[in-house]
Amino acid sequence: MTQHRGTTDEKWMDLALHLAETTRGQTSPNPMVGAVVVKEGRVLGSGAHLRAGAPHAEVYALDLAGEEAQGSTLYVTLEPCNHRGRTPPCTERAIAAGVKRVVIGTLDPDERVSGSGERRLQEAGIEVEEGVLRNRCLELNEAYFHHRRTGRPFVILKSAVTLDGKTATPTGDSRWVTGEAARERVHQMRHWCDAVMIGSGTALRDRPRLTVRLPSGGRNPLRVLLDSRLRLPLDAPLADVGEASTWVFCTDEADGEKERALAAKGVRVIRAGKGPRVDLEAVLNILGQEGVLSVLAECGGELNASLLEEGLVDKVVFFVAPKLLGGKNSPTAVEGTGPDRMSRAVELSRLHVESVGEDWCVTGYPEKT
Ligand code: AOF
Ligand code: ZN
Repeated sequence: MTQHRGTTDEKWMDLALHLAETTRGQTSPNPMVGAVVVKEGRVLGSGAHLRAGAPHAEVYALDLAGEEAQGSTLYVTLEPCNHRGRTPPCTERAIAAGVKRVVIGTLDPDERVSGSGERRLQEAGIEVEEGVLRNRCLELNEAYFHHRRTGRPFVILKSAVTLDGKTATPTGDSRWVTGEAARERVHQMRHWCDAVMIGSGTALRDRPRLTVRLPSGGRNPLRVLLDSRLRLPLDAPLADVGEASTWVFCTDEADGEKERALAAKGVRVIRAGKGPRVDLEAVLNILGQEGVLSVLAECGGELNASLLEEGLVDKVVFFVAPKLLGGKNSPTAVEGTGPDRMSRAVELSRLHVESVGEDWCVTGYPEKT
């Protein structure tokens, strides 16, 4: 039985995507990339980009294929680079190996690449096909693409709520809204993201560590605290940078003495905002300049409302527990004043709902107006 070429291409691209996916959380500020070398239906090599500074995915796949790469098809989730960065260009490597055809998931928006990799391959007489499983390739690196496009990190607003939308009791007890599986997923998300962000209210009330505690281990993200007046106590877990770095954003009005005390403990204090509150957009611009691709916002309702109102949320991940809490003074996930009309609600698209232990995980993308 002959198989349609498109279907075969999708099959190998799917494998390349899976390889890339296994590196989530370890390649930043580089994208996750997977590559597979195939000839006459046989896999000759495969690989993924493991960390910034390490060889690119194509190099591992082509190394494994060796001489056999001559006349093969190279599947790669992202356009091969055509520049000499920390590693030599992948285009030249594919040309030298005698690859006959290159199937690309999506183009690389990095200004050093952006179509030049595809052109270089074509000039060398290689048949190039672009856009196989494009949407999955875009979603895989949604943070990387967003950062390259806007200069700001991709902001994921995460919350854990009861079915009636509460995040804690009126006395502030929030341990725990969701079950163990959902909480473990949050730790997984911290490992995936470059930074985790909270406000001073949460820092003072919960005294969180914001580290990754997974049975299998994981990488601690940068801890970002929005603390206009530098209220963070010097003995707070976030002020202890032994396990992970902490950057505190405050306004121009914050106390210089406190800034020096925090700095002496290794906390980086950054002033962003002239008024009474930290300028959220300025914070994200600074993080973007520092190479932070993704931020997991684990904030309280007020900060969540501000982030949403300012259109700074790129993705929403809500864990919903099958519990009813009640209480008009129980805090909710999004506070602020809210809009006057239902028609002004933030609508989510590309909704995804899945069970995580006894809870649900609801994911969506806010439609930006
Ligand atoms: C590829 N294959 O596996 C990856 C690519 O500092 P460098 O040399 O690692 O270059 C990083 C840039 O290379 C990164 O911004 C992105 O444009 C591209 N990443 N390209 O052909 C890969 N990881
Ligand atoms: Zn490359």
